[in-house]
Amino acid sequence: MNLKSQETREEEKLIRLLVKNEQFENKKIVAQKVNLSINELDLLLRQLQNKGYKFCFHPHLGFQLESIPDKLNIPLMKAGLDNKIIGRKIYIFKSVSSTNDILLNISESKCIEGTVAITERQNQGRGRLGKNWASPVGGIYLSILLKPHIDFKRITIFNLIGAISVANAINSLYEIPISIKWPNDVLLQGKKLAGVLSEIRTLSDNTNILVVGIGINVCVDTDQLPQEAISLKEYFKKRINLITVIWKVLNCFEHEYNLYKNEKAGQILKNWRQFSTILGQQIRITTENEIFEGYVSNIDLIDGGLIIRLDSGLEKKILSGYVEILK
Ligand code: BT5
Repeated sequence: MNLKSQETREEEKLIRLLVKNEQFENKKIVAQKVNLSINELDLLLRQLQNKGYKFCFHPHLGFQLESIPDKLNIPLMKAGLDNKIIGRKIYIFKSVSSTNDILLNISESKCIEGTVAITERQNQGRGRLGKNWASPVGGIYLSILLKPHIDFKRITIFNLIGAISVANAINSLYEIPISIKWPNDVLLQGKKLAGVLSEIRTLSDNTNILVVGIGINVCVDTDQLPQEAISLKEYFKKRINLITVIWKVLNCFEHEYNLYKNEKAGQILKNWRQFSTILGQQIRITTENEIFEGYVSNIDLIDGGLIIRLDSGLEKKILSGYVEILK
Protein backbone atom coordinates (compact mmCIF):
# COMPACT_ATOMS: atom_id res chain seq x y z
CA MET A 1 0.00 0.00 0.00
CA ASN A 2 1.23 3.43 -0.91
CA LEU A 3 1.36 5.49 2.27
CA LYS A 4 0.88 8.97 0.91
CA SER A 5 0.34 11.86 3.27
CA GLN A 6 -1.31 15.04 2.07
CA GLU A 7 0.48 18.05 3.53
CA THR A 8 -1.10 21.42 2.93
CA ARG A 9 0.66 23.80 5.24
CA GLU A 10 -1.50 26.92 4.89
CA GLU A 11 -4.65 24.91 5.28
CA GLU A 12 -3.27 23.22 8.37
CA LYS A 13 -2.10 26.53 9.82
CA LEU A 14 -5.47 28.19 9.23
CA ILE A 15 -7.49 25.33 10.64
CA ARG A 16 -5.25 25.11 13.69
CA LEU A 17 -5.74 28.81 14.32
CA LEU A 18 -9.51 28.63 13.92
CA VAL A 19 -9.95 25.43 15.91
CA LYS A 20 -8.04 26.89 18.87
CA ASN A 21 -9.91 30.19 18.80
CA GLU A 22 -13.59 30.30 19.55
CA GLN A 23 -14.05 34.02 18.90
CA PHE A 24 -14.67 36.00 15.71
CA GLU A 25 -11.48 36.64 13.74
CA ASN A 26 -10.68 39.64 11.62
CA LYS A 27 -9.89 38.49 8.06
CA LYS A 28 -6.95 40.85 7.64
CA ILE A 29 -5.31 39.64 10.84
CA VAL A 30 -5.91 35.99 10.02
CA ALA A 31 -4.51 36.46 6.50
CA GLN A 32 -1.33 37.93 8.01
CA LYS A 33 -1.01 35.13 10.52
CA VAL A 34 -1.16 32.45 7.83
CA ASN A 35 0.92 34.40 5.31
CA LEU A 36 -1.81 34.76 2.70
CA SER A 37 -3.36 37.71 0.91
CA ILE A 38 -7.04 38.40 1.66
CA ASN A 39 -7.96 37.00 -1.75
CA GLU A 40 -5.99 33.82 -1.11
CA LEU A 41 -7.64 33.52 2.30
CA ASP A 42 -11.11 33.90 0.74
CA LEU A 43 -10.24 31.20 -1.76
CA LEU A 44 -9.02 28.89 0.99
CA LEU A 45 -12.16 29.52 3.05
CA ARG A 46 -14.31 28.62 0.03
CA GLN A 47 -12.29 25.44 -0.48
CA LEU A 48 -12.77 24.57 3.18
CA GLN A 49 -16.52 25.18 2.90
CA ASN A 50 -16.59 22.71 0.03
CA LYS A 51 -14.87 20.21 2.32
CA GLY A 52 -17.62 20.60 4.92
CA TYR A 53 -16.25 23.29 7.26
CA LYS A 54 -18.95 25.77 8.29
CA PHE A 55 -18.13 29.42 9.01
CA CYS A 56 -20.17 32.21 10.47
CA PHE A 57 -19.45 35.61 8.85
CA HIS A 58 -20.17 38.94 10.55
CA PRO A 59 -20.02 42.29 8.70
CA HIS A 60 -17.89 43.96 11.41
CA LEU A 61 -16.40 41.24 13.58
CA GLY A 62 -15.01 39.01 10.82
CA PHE A 63 -15.59 35.28 10.79
CA GLN A 64 -15.60 32.28 13.03
CA LEU A 65 -15.38 28.53 12.58
CA GLU A 66 -18.80 27.13 13.37
CA SER A 67 -18.26 23.42 12.83
CA ILE A 68 -15.73 21.02 11.38
CA PRO A 69 -16.49 18.26 8.88
CA ASP A 70 -16.98 14.76 10.15
CA LYS A 71 -14.61 13.45 7.49
CA LEU A 72 -11.09 12.36 8.39
CA ASN A 73 -8.39 14.49 6.79
CA ILE A 74 -4.80 15.15 7.74
CA PRO A 75 -4.70 18.96 8.17
CA LEU A 76 -7.78 18.83 10.37
CA MET A 77 -6.44 15.87 12.30
CA LYS A 78 -3.18 17.68 13.02
CA ALA A 79 -4.88 20.97 13.86
CA GLY A 80 -6.32 19.68 17.13
CA LEU A 81 -3.21 17.92 18.41
CA ASP A 82 -0.99 19.52 21.04
CA ASN A 83 1.58 16.76 20.83
CA LYS A 84 5.31 16.47 20.24
CA ILE A 85 5.29 12.72 19.60
CA ILE A 86 1.86 11.24 18.96
CA GLY A 87 0.57 12.19 15.53
CA ARG A 88 3.94 13.42 14.24
CA LYS A 89 3.06 11.48 11.12
CA ILE A 90 -0.51 10.58 10.27
CA TYR A 91 -1.90 8.22 7.64
CA ILE A 92 -5.60 8.15 6.87
CA PHE A 93 -7.39 5.38 4.99
CA LYS A 94 -10.91 4.66 3.83
CA SER A 95 -10.68 0.94 4.42
CA VAL A 96 -7.89 -1.42 5.53
CA SER A 97 -7.67 -4.90 7.00
CA SER A 98 -6.50 -3.58 10.37
CA THR A 99 -4.66 -0.38 11.32
CA ASN A 100 -2.42 -2.53 13.55
CA ASP A 101 -1.40 -4.50 10.45
CA ILE A 102 -0.64 -1.27 8.57
CA LEU A 103 1.86 -0.16 11.22
CA LEU A 104 3.22 -3.64 12.00
CA ASN A 105 4.04 -4.01 8.29
CA ILE A 106 5.27 -0.49 7.60
CA SER A 107 8.75 -0.34 6.04
CA GLU A 108 11.52 0.03 8.61
CA SER A 109 12.55 3.43 7.23
CA LYS A 110 9.07 4.71 8.03
CA CYS A 111 9.01 3.45 11.62
CA ILE A 112 8.78 6.90 13.14
CA GLU A 113 7.75 6.98 16.76
CA GLY A 114 4.33 8.58 17.18
CA THR A 115 3.08 7.62 13.70
CA VAL A 116 -0.67 7.18 13.69
CA ALA A 117 -2.76 5.20 11.19
CA ILE A 118 -6.49 5.88 11.13
CA THR A 119 -9.16 4.31 8.96
CA GLU A 120 -12.88 4.78 8.35
CA ARG A 121 -13.48 1.05 8.61
CA GLN A 122 -11.60 -2.24 8.91
CA ASN A 123 -12.45 -5.47 7.19
CA GLN A 124 -10.31 -7.64 9.48
CA GLY A 125 -10.31 -5.67 12.70
CA ARG A 126 -9.12 -7.86 15.54
CA GLY A 127 -9.04 -8.12 19.28
CA ARG A 128 -6.85 -10.29 21.45
CA LEU A 129 -6.17 -13.96 20.65
CA GLY A 130 -7.52 -13.59 17.12
CA LYS A 131 -10.96 -12.42 18.23
CA ASN A 132 -12.90 -10.23 15.83
CA TRP A 133 -13.31 -6.45 16.29
CA ALA A 134 -16.44 -5.21 14.50
CA SER A 135 -15.32 -2.15 12.55
CA PRO A 136 -18.12 -0.56 10.51
CA VAL A 137 -18.01 3.05 9.28
CA GLY A 138 -18.71 5.48 12.13
CA GLY A 139 -16.25 4.04 14.62
CA ILE A 140 -12.74 5.15 15.44
CA TYR A 141 -10.06 2.69 14.40
CA LEU A 142 -6.54 3.91 14.95
CA SER A 143 -3.10 2.59 15.79
CA ILE A 144 -0.07 4.32 17.26
CA LEU A 145 3.52 3.28 16.60
CA LEU A 146 5.89 3.57 19.58
CA LYS A 147 9.50 2.71 20.25
CA PRO A 148 9.52 2.46 24.02
CA HIS A 149 12.42 0.00 24.64
CA ILE A 150 10.32 -2.59 26.37
CA ASP A 151 10.43 -6.30 26.68
CA PHE A 152 7.45 -8.36 25.63
CA LYS A 153 6.27 -8.84 29.22
CA ARG A 154 5.57 -5.15 29.69
CA ILE A 155 3.07 -4.87 26.87
CA THR A 156 0.01 -4.90 29.19
CA ILE A 157 0.88 -1.49 30.57
CA PHE A 158 0.27 -0.10 27.08
CA ASN A 159 -3.22 -1.55 27.09
CA LEU A 160 -3.76 0.35 30.32
CA ILE A 161 -2.32 3.53 28.80
CA GLY A 162 -4.62 3.15 25.79
CA ALA A 163 -7.67 2.49 27.95
CA ILE A 164 -6.90 5.42 30.31
CA SER A 165 -6.50 7.72 27.29
CA VAL A 166 -9.89 6.75 25.89
CA ALA A 167 -11.60 6.94 29.29
CA ASN A 168 -10.02 10.28 30.10
CA ALA A 169 -10.83 11.71 26.68
CA ILE A 170 -14.48 10.72 26.78
CA ASN A 171 -14.89 11.69 30.39
CA SER A 172 -13.44 15.15 29.84
CA LEU A 173 -15.48 15.73 26.65
CA TYR A 174 -18.84 14.48 27.91
CA GLU A 175 -18.62 13.77 31.66
CA ILE A 176 -20.36 10.43 31.36
CA PRO A 177 -19.81 7.41 33.63
CA ILE A 178 -16.93 5.63 31.94
CA SER A 179 -15.07 2.73 33.53
CA ILE A 180 -12.11 0.56 32.60
CA LYS A 181 -12.18 -3.19 32.86
CA TRP A 182 -8.65 -4.56 33.15
CA PRO A 183 -6.73 -4.78 30.98
CA ASN A 184 -8.13 -3.25 27.83
CA ASP A 185 -11.87 -2.64 27.89
CA VAL A 186 -13.53 0.75 28.22
CA LEU A 187 -17.11 0.40 29.42
CA LEU A 188 -20.16 2.65 29.43
CA GLN A 189 -23.19 1.47 31.38
CA GLY A 190 -21.38 -1.84 31.79
CA LYS A 191 -21.20 -2.35 28.02
CA LYS A 192 -18.09 -2.29 25.87
CA LEU A 193 -17.48 1.07 24.23
CA ALA A 194 -13.82 0.66 23.27
CA GLY A 195 -10.97 -1.84 23.24
CA VAL A 196 -7.19 -1.70 22.99
CA LEU A 197 -4.82 -4.15 21.35
CA SER A 198 -1.03 -3.79 21.77
CA GLU A 199 1.31 -5.80 19.55
CA ILE A 200 5.07 -5.95 19.06
CA ARG A 201 7.24 -6.37 15.98
CA THR A 202 10.99 -6.94 16.08
CA LEU A 203 12.99 -5.02 13.45
CA SER A 204 16.07 -6.27 11.65
CA ASP A 205 18.37 -4.51 14.17
CA ASN A 206 16.63 -6.49 16.94
CA THR A 207 14.86 -3.46 18.39
CA ASN A 208 11.12 -3.66 18.96
CA ILE A 209 8.35 -1.42 17.81
CA LEU A 210 5.09 -1.44 19.66
CA VAL A 211 1.75 -0.82 17.98
CA VAL A 212 -1.16 0.21 20.19
CA GLY A 213 -4.50 -0.17 18.41
CA ILE A 214 -7.61 1.55 19.70
CA GLY A 215 -11.19 0.95 18.57
CA ILE A 216 -14.03 3.15 19.84
CA ASN A 217 -17.73 2.87 18.97
CA VAL A 218 -18.66 6.46 18.29
CA CYS A 219 -21.27 6.90 15.54
CA VAL A 220 -22.04 3.24 15.03
CA ASP A 221 -25.53 1.76 15.17
CA THR A 222 -25.51 -1.01 17.74
CA ASP A 223 -27.16 -3.48 15.35
CA GLN A 224 -23.75 -3.54 13.65
CA LEU A 225 -22.01 -4.49 16.90
CA PRO A 226 -21.98 -7.52 19.19
CA GLN A 227 -24.69 -7.61 21.84
CA GLU A 228 -22.48 -6.58 24.74
CA ALA A 229 -21.34 -3.40 22.94
CA ILE A 230 -22.49 0.21 23.16
CA SER A 231 -21.74 3.31 21.07
CA LEU A 232 -21.72 7.01 21.94
CA LYS A 233 -24.41 7.53 19.30
CA GLU A 234 -26.65 5.05 21.08
CA TYR A 235 -25.96 6.64 24.46
CA PHE A 236 -26.55 10.25 23.35
CA LYS A 237 -29.14 9.45 20.66
CA LYS A 238 -27.32 11.75 18.27
CA ARG A 239 -24.25 11.92 16.02
CA ILE A 240 -20.90 12.67 17.63
CA ASN A 241 -18.00 14.16 15.68
CA LEU A 242 -15.26 11.52 15.38
CA ILE A 243 -12.47 14.03 14.99
CA THR A 244 -13.10 15.79 18.28
CA VAL A 245 -12.84 12.42 20.01
CA ILE A 246 -9.66 11.42 18.16
CA TRP A 247 -7.96 14.70 19.08
CA LYS A 248 -8.70 14.20 22.75
CA VAL A 249 -7.66 10.54 22.76
CA LEU A 250 -4.33 11.24 21.06
CA ASN A 251 -3.59 14.22 23.32
CA CYS A 252 -4.40 12.14 26.41
CA PHE A 253 -2.29 9.28 25.04
CA GLU A 254 0.75 11.52 24.73
CA HIS A 255 0.25 12.65 28.32
CA GLU A 256 0.18 9.06 29.63
CA TYR A 257 3.06 8.01 27.38
CA ASN A 258 5.19 10.83 28.75
CA LEU A 259 4.43 9.59 32.26
CA TYR A 260 5.63 6.16 31.17
CA LYS A 261 8.80 7.54 29.58
CA ASN A 262 9.55 9.60 32.68
CA GLU A 263 9.13 6.49 34.83
CA LYS A 264 6.03 7.80 36.53
CA ALA A 265 4.13 4.54 36.39
CA GLY A 266 2.67 5.35 39.82
CA GLN A 267 0.85 8.29 38.27
CA ILE A 268 -0.44 6.11 35.40
CA LEU A 269 -1.80 3.71 37.98
CA LYS A 270 -3.43 6.57 39.85
CA ASN A 271 -5.13 7.69 36.62
CA TRP A 272 -6.22 4.12 35.95
CA ARG A 273 -7.69 3.80 39.47
CA GLN A 274 -10.02 6.73 38.76
CA PHE A 275 -11.82 4.59 36.21
CA SER A 276 -11.26 1.09 37.50
CA THR A 277 -13.79 -0.85 39.47
CA ILE A 278 -11.73 -3.97 39.91
CA LEU A 279 -9.39 -3.22 42.83
CA GLY A 280 -10.53 -4.87 46.03
CA GLN A 281 -13.02 -7.07 44.19
CA GLN A 282 -13.37 -10.83 44.17
CA ILE A 283 -12.92 -11.93 40.55
CA ARG A 284 -12.70 -14.90 38.26
CA ILE A 285 -10.06 -14.55 35.58
CA THR A 286 -9.84 -16.80 32.57
CA THR A 287 -6.42 -16.88 30.91
CA GLU A 288 -5.49 -18.78 27.78
CA ASN A 289 -4.94 -21.99 29.75
CA GLU A 290 -6.33 -21.60 33.25
CA ILE A 291 -9.05 -20.10 35.41
CA PHE A 292 -8.28 -18.41 38.75
CA GLU A 293 -10.47 -16.89 41.43
CA GLY A 294 -9.23 -14.41 43.97
CA TYR A 295 -9.19 -10.93 45.40
CA VAL A 296 -7.59 -8.15 43.34
CA SER A 297 -4.94 -6.58 45.54
CA ASN A 298 -2.97 -4.44 43.09
CA ILE A 299 -1.55 -3.74 39.64
CA ASP A 300 2.14 -4.31 38.95
CA LEU A 301 3.70 -0.93 38.19
CA ILE A 302 6.29 -2.39 35.87
CA ASP A 303 4.19 -4.42 33.50
CA GLY A 304 0.57 -3.56 34.27
CA GLY A 305 -0.13 -7.14 35.43
CA LEU A 306 -3.04 -7.81 37.76
CA ILE A 307 -2.04 -9.08 41.20
CA ILE A 308 -4.64 -11.30 42.81
CA ARG A 309 -4.68 -13.08 46.15
CA LEU A 310 -5.91 -16.58 45.47
CA ASP A 311 -8.28 -18.29 47.89
CA SER A 312 -5.27 -20.37 48.99
CA GLY A 313 -3.63 -17.15 50.24
CA LEU A 314 -0.96 -17.16 47.52
CA GLU A 315 -0.46 -14.04 45.36
CA LYS A 316 -0.40 -14.42 41.60
CA LYS A 317 0.32 -11.96 38.83
CA ILE A 318 -1.66 -12.28 35.61
CA LEU A 319 -0.74 -10.40 32.45
CA SER A 320 -3.76 -11.08 30.31
CA GLY A 321 -7.16 -12.66 30.66
CA TYR A 322 -10.91 -12.24 30.73
CA VAL A 323 -12.16 -10.85 34.04
CA GLU A 324 -15.56 -11.40 35.68
CA ILE A 325 -16.37 -9.66 38.92
CA LEU A 326 -17.96 -12.09 41.40
CA LYS A 327 -20.69 -10.65 43.56
C1 BT5 B 1 -10.16 -5.79 22.20
O1 BT5 B 1 -9.97 -7.13 22.16
O2 BT5 B 1 -10.99 -5.21 22.86
C2 BT5 B 1 -9.19 -5.02 21.32
C3 BT5 B 1 -9.87 -4.23 20.26
C4 BT5 B 1 -8.88 -3.41 19.48
C5 BT5 B 1 -9.46 -2.85 18.23
C6 BT5 B 1 -8.52 -1.91 17.54
S1 BT5 B 1 -9.26 -1.07 16.24
C7 BT5 B 1 -7.76 -0.47 15.69
C8 BT5 B 1 -6.77 -1.63 15.82
N1 BT5 B 1 -6.83 -2.50 14.68
C9 BT5 B 1 -7.25 -3.73 14.99
O3 BT5 B 1 -7.38 -4.66 14.18
N2 BT5 B 1 -7.52 -3.80 16.30
C10 BT5 B 1 -7.25 -2.54 16.97
P1 BT5 B 1 -10.70 -8.19 23.11
O4 BT5 B 1 -10.57 -7.77 24.54
O5 BT5 B 1 -10.14 -9.50 22.73
O6 BT5 B 1 -12.22 -8.09 22.73
C11 BT5 B 1 -12.74 -8.69 21.58
C12 BT5 B 1 -14.22 -8.97 21.86
O7 BT5 B 1 -14.93 -7.72 21.95
C13 BT5 B 1 -14.90 -9.73 20.75
O8 BT5 B 1 -14.76 -11.12 20.96
C14 BT5 B 1 -16.36 -9.29 20.89
O9 BT5 B 1 -17.00 -10.01 21.92
C15 BT5 B 1 -16.23 -7.86 21.37
N3 BT5 B 1 -16.33 -6.89 20.26
C16 BT5 B 1 -16.02 -7.04 18.95
N4 BT5 B 1 -16.20 -5.91 18.28
C17 BT5 B 1 -16.62 -5.00 19.18
C18 BT5 B 1 -16.95 -3.62 19.10
N5 BT5 B 1 -16.85 -2.91 17.97
N6 BT5 B 1 -17.38 -3.01 20.24
C19 BT5 B 1 -17.45 -3.67 21.40
N7 BT5 B 1 -17.15 -4.97 21.54
C20 BT5 B 1 -16.73 -5.63 20.44
